[in-house]
Amino acid sequence: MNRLPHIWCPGCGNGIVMKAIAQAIDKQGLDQNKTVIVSGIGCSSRASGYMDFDTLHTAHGRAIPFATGIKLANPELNVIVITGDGDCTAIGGNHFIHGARRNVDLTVVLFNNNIYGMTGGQASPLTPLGKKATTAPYGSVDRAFDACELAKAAGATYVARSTAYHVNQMVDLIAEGIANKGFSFVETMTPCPISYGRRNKLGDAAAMLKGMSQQAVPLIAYEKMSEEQREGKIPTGVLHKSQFPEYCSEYAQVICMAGEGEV
Ligand SMILES: Cc1ncc(C[n+]2csc(CCOP(=O)(O)OP(=O)(O)O)c2C)c(N)n1
Ligand code: SF4
Repeated sequence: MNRLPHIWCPGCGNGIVMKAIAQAIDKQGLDQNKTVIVSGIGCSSRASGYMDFDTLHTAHGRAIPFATGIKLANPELNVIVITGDGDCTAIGGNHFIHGARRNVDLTVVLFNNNIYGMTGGQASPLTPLGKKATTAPYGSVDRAFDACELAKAAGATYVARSTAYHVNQMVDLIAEGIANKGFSFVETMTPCPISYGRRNKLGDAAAMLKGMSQQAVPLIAYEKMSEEQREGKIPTGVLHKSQFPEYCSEYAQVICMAGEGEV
């Protein structure tokens, strides 16, 4: 880590997720000189600037295409993407689904604080129905995406979810995502007590973390619950795994064929 002190508000969960990524990198024994962190724009995306790797702090919503370019140019690199819920599923939503569709070997860690934090609390596609935002002062009437279901439907080959309360699980899930050769998506629920919690009367950061501990249910238990019991709960752990050829490997074959003059 360098460039501290950071910009985050007291009680913000972003530091917890950033540390979990660093621990997952360590757990997988990745070479620091062959690991690149790419982020978009937002409070969460500032994390790349605090991590002692080659890092790119790109444009809002564009971390995945930048990361795809890096991975295609040098497939030996481990490329990890840091993105917020607005960054990933609003302005960057198209890049997100197409990155997953192509199964590019990236590990995308979504810092989901349910709001646009950096710009003061506008609703994002992951703001739950009925929750307040500056752009939804009476409560949002838009249905929220389930980002994990979206990743799975778009073709991601590894999908998982954890929360800032469940740090050890989060480290393990990100590490497993790094090990997957393909598009890995890990949604991390993280408290934003300032732009989201305060407006929705969710209490301080500790109360928000406690809320997450009560919301999260391991997938196996979640699947056994009735629709009624699922109300207000979110499934966590590994949610999906599948096999599909990785994009850069497929692309390398195309380059080979083109070099040999095959059509
Ligand atoms: C092209 C563009 N549009 C809008 C903005 C303004 N902007 C900066 S951060 C942000 C939202 C960030 O929200 P999110 O991605 O959820 O991240 P968080 O700050 O909550 O971590 C917006 C709209 C921008 N920087 N660039
Ligand atoms: S506004 Fe929210 S997400 Fe941004 S630094 Fe503050 S607490 Fe964290």
